[in-house]
Amino acid sequence: MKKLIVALTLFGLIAIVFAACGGGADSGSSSSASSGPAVHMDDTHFLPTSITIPKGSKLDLINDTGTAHIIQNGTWKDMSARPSIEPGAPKVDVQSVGSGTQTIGPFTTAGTFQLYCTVHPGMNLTVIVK
Ligand SMILES: [Cu+2]
Repeated sequence: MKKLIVALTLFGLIAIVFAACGGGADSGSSSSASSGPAVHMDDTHFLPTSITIPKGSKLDLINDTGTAHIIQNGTWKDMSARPSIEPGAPKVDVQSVGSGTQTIGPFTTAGTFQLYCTVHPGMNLTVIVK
């Protein structure tokens, strides 16, 4: 009988230790999801139009006005859409409908990458990864 009590007590302690570890891991991951580099979008512009981010990071696109945007790899040149994707660029195809934040990346290669909104002529974003 005594052995059984000892065994149950040990089992209880182990369960508590595992539960504590699990809780710690959860709180760590949720706090890391909230911050990072960000670009805003109004009706027809990225703000700022160019951003430098550290290699390996993601980028938040924040739709401030709720205007629908479709963000892809490429650029507007002379008011013509020029789809293109640079070597090492993450493929981006984001439909931003309504206010809110969408995250692109990670950008794992150093370089200069062009993104644009296919809906709004001239709406270009340059992402410089260092
Ligand atoms: Cu747009």
